[in-house]
Amino acid sequence: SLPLHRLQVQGATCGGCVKSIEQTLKSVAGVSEVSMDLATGVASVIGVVEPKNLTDALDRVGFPATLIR
Ligand code: 9UX
Repeated sequence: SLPLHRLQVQGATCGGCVKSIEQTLKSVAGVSEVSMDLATGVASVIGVVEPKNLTDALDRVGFPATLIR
């Protein structure tokens, strides 16, 4: 199975934010599946991807994020 990465995302306050974040993460090279939970701010990303590319992409759209276990 493909690697799972989890991110704690800051600043998502509505479903529109979640859609933006999911769309941004899906655009990163190597990502195959994304889902985010609005209540916790945790985004789960499946794919062969450099994790820094995920946080860099979210920084560019105004949602700072950190990798979590
Ligand atoms: Mo919702 Mo998020 O109106 O940037 S889309 S707060």
